[in-house]
Amino acid sequence: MQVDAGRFLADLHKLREFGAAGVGRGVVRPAYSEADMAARDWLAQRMREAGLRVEVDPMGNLFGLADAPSLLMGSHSDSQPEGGWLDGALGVIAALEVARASREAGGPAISVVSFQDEEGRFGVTTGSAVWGGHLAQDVADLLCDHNGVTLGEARSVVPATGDVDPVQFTGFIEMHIEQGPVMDSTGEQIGVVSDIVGIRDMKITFEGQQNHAGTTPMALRQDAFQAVSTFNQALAERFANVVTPATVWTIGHVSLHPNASSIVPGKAVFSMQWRDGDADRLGRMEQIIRDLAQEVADARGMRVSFGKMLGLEPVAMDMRLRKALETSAKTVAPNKWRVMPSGALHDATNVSRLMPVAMLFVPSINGISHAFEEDTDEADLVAGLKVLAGAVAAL
Ligand code: HGY
Ligand code: MN
Ligand code: MN
Ligand code: MN
Repeated sequence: MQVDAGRFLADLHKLREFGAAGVGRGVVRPAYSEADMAARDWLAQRMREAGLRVEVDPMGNLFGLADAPSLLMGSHSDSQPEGGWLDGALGVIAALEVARASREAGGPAISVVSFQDEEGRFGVTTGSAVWGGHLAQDVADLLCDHNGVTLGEARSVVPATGDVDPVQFTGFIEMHIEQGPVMDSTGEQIGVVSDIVGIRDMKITFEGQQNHAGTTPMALRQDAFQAVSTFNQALAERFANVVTPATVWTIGHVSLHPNASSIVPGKAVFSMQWRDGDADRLGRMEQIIRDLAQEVADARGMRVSFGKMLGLEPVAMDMRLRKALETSAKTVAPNKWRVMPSGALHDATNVSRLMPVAMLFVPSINGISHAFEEDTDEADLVAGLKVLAGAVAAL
């Protein structure tokens, strides 16, 4: 099978035009936005031109289907509120090119997918979580974004054609950028993923008393922002004996009410997310988070409440698919590949409930992702495409 690097790169750049924004090659293409839906229309057209049958499921997951049984490949084409051009898009376009090339060469049947809301506007990888049976549609529909829009409302724009039965697929391979600094610092070109971390994510709310910022003495305030700040500071100390250097946690979104310079904020809602490869550790961290938040609230005479906790367990990649990627990497990038875990989440986690899965990484320049500056050398993008094609041909 002969992949066409020029056609692959041209499609990748074309996809970036939907929601192109910011510096460098940034995109703003959150799930179900106009840019996202227009990108999916274009992708569906490219799938048809590649001889694939297009189906869109009720969540908006977009499939380009080959005759069954087939190997499924792809990723997601939605972006973070400020995202890069490769996160997700690379895996979708690489899959499209391999499916096309395989068809032209009379090779194995390859289907392509772009999952919806991988970036978690409404939770954690919600499109593949629903398709994979991890999250029920009626539960998912009640999830809210940071503006109070529900997933059920947002997905009313989906031109659904029907459900896609996973039994037709023999396995799933997802290509992605590393999104971290490891390969950029070693000069390697290919990462074959061993496993994907687990995650927990929930909203926490502190409620105190909204008041005048000039007249309320410091000692008498029930300031919701001060509570968040104290909580954040103390958390690192409480975690010290539990976490490893690979454990991460993030408060990435804070909403203060009423968010005005001269008002002591009465309410703060913030996102608390933590990730680790060990499910037990994630559980111990949850207990610390809940206990500490309660302590902070009690000390100030405030209230704390916890939203629905979302999560995914750590998963290992399928050995047979992984070995096929390793063998192909040895040929395409001798001595410039490694086996590595993924600290980012991927749709592959949800798909692993349904079939064997494997993943392939290419480097991220300066290790930057979830930012407009995200990029990868063209030579590395093409090396990844070739490793993917080689593995598929061998399978
Ligand atoms: O947040 C993540 O790890 C992924 O990019 N959704
Ligand atoms: Mn991604
Ligand atoms: Mn991402
Ligand atoms: Mn006044």
